[in-house]
Amino acid sequence: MAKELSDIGLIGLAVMGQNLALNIADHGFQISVYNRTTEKTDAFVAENPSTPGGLVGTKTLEEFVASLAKPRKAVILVQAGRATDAVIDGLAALFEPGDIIIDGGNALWTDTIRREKALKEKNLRFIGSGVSGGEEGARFGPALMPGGDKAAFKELEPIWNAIAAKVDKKTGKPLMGAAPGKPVKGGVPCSTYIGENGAGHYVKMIHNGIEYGDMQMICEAYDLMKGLLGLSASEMGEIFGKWNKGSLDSFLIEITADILGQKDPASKKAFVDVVLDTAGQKGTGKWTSVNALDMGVAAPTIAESVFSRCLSAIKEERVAASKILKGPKVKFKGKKKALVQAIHDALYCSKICSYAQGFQLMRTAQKEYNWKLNFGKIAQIWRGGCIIRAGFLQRITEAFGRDQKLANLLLDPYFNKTIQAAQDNWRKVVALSAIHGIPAPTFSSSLAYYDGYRSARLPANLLQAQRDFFGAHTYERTDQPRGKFYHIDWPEKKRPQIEV
Ligand code: 2AM
Repeated sequence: MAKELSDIGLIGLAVMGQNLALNIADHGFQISVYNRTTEKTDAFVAENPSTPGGLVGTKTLEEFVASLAKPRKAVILVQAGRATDAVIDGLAALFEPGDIIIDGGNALWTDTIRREKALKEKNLRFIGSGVSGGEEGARFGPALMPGGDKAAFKELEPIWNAIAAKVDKKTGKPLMGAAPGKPVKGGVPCSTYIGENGAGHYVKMIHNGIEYGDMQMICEAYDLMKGLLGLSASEMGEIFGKWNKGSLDSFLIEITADILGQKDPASKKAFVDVVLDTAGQKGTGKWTSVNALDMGVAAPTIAESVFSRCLSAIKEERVAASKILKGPKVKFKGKKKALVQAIHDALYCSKICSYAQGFQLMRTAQKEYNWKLNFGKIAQIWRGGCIIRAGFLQRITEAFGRDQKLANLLLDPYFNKTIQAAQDNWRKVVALSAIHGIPAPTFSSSLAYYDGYRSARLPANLLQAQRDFFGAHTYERTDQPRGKFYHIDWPEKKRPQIEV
């Protein structure tokens, strides 16, 4: 029996919206749905006649709003940017004080801050929630990163906890339902209140930046195995399959093994070999990198993974350049097994650096925006549902459990020990990539980050001297307390001589 009013509503019935709506309905909540193009709503409701909670199709925004129980809760899943603003404006005109708007799209966190503030002035409550895990995640259990009005989230929490992916309380391993769409019994939901205003979308952006890094690192491992050892796609698929059973165990390694084992139905060649080497991007990796530059936080691994996609995109230019610019002509003569292990270790160490950078960004942002982020909990909700889910994240939760104020993941005893044991191999791989002319930007920039971070002294003494020379920017002295600034009079003859 349908209830008179729905528990929640959802606007935007593209794939993510449809899947999230079905996930909500699977968990027994009645959900009203609305889409700008009514045919999509009608088709969606007709295709899904019997869900445990029930779908209520609505043809106008007025009908949608009237169908919701108070305080009304409406999830928006439309394109980030102008479309989101348009839908929010439409809802705000019809909603009453205390009603709740939830943006589940990939909004820029500063937009979420702006929207929350504007809606608060109208006594409407706003939640910006990161939803990670792609279409599968939305349908069967995403990782959810809600931020915004805390009291409003309390109203939403039962639904968010129900639909989120679940992990085992002790091991942190993702839990599966008896069948797709069958709710998981027990487990910790991969959803937690992240913080005020834009905190949820900020953390989702960092998740995506880290995802960019993970994907690029895997590609470098693949490229090095291919370039140095000449392994076939299926041989590499087996190696990734083995890696997935060890410390690198993760969704992205698992799908890489599957992809490398896949044949192209048309040509019967290895599928990966018929895919053009140009990668697209939607912007969250770029946002992460721009934010790193804005805040003055080093996140070179994440930025390199964005630049790698940029370089990949100029295919024709690269093909032309490949005929002109020559690299080294050397052949790798070492042992296969040892090199595969070294590449594994390089990948693991680089991954630690990349996550260290992501957490550094969140640490700085929380000061800037006055959030109180729980890093251990954030790592835990990334254990299930989302694209970067990995056994590794449990190590991060444990690290922040040991020390909530950990300045950098690299300083945690587990990660420190791991890098100590693996760094010789990491260095070997970065050196081999340089000698053989195979680009490994995330492996090598992670190593430079590690070596830079662990350096008590960097060559910035010379840099600051240069700044003092040409711009009188002053310098601090090694033999004086910090915060005292000096300048010396540089010889006139080295200054630019302007003839009048
Ligand atoms: P549509 O089916 O009518 O195009 C992803 O594009 C989703 O966002 C779709 O459900 C799409 O609706 C919706 N969408 C895009 N722009 C919109 C807008 N300005 N107002 C409302 N919905 C919009």
